[in-house]
Amino acid sequence: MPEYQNIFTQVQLRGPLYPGIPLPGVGNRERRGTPSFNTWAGIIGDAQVGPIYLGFFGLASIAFGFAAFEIIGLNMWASVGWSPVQFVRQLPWLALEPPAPGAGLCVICPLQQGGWWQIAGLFLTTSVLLWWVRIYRRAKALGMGTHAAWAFLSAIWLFLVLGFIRPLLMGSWGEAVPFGIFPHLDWTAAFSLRYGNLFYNPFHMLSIVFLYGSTLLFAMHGATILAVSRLGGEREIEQIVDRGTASERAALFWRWTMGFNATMESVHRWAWWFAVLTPLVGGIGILLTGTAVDNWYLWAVKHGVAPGYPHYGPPVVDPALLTGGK
Ligand code: 07D
Repeated sequence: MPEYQNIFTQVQLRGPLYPGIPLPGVGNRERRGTPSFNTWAGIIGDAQVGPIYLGFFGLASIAFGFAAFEIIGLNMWASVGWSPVQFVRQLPWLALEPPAPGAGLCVICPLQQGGWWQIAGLFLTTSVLLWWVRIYRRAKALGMGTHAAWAFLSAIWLFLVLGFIRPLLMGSWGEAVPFGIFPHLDWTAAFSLRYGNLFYNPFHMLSIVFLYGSTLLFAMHGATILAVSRLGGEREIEQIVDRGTASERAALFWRWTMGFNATMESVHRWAWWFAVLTPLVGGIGILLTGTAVDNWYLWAVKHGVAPGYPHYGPPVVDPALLTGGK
């Protein structure tokens, strides 16, 4: 056992290979693959790889995810006349678009006019939801809390708002996000411009606070644990109940530098909430856009968040209002 561990002197454990604790109702049937050690895996995490649990929900999720991926990829390939060269060259710009704005909420749109997008979206959503069930059930089977599942649900909420709930409320699938690398980025920029700059949306502001806050908390926590790892700091849970030098010093470090410290336990609540609140408030912000608020800049001026530009000409009218929102 080395005397000192930090980011540069990483330790790889090589204990006996371990198939996992025996659990009632979880036979070895579902645990696939003979475990082995891998040095590269050990550099970023646990050196033991496998066994993996293959249950019904996991397999079904992968199958639906793969089908969605295939539908998206084949549609993109078809869009360049099935040329393999052009497919690779143009891949970042290729898209599978939702139905056009005029198509409204067609239940089953023609395949070439958004139908494939609907099928891919349905399959991807099914895959994501099945993966959620897998996470929830694996946590239960291991006698754990279901914290990871609820945090994932927060991300799924934003995913569903963007691709399903908001388009439904707006009465058009055309409001949804296209599949594609640059196309979805273009959609994001266009969405922001269309609704008067998303920076003025207070829920986008909040979402950024939690997103940046998550990175700050993670940096603080990760750095603190590494800094006390030579005192056993990474054995966090033991340190909560059996306070030793590592926990003591980590707490004192922050109390000295900023007068307050999270505990070994509470810092994980901070991290969980910040991560969860990022997409949760983000989803609220997107849901309000176009449904309750048509122009976030004008909304901000109205509520004293942003100053209005001085009037040099006739009063500014939201161009979207002139075309009836189309
Ligand atoms: C996207 C949803 C959950 C995902 C799931 C995964 C798979 C993969 C793979 C088939 C992440 C499902 C998918 C399993 C399948 C295969 C291969 C979670 C997601 C379940 N913004 N902005 C945010 C910043 C601007 C805009 C959030 C910063 C501009 C829009 C976040 C800046 C414009 C939306 C954030 C900035 C604009 C957002 C996302 C700076 C134009 C959203 C939080 C510094 C570019 C989203 C309220 C998140 C949102 C969102 C950050 C600028 C537009 C905080 C830092 C002004 C339209 N922006 N943004 O967790 O919630 O995403 O907004 O400029 O919809 Mg923004």
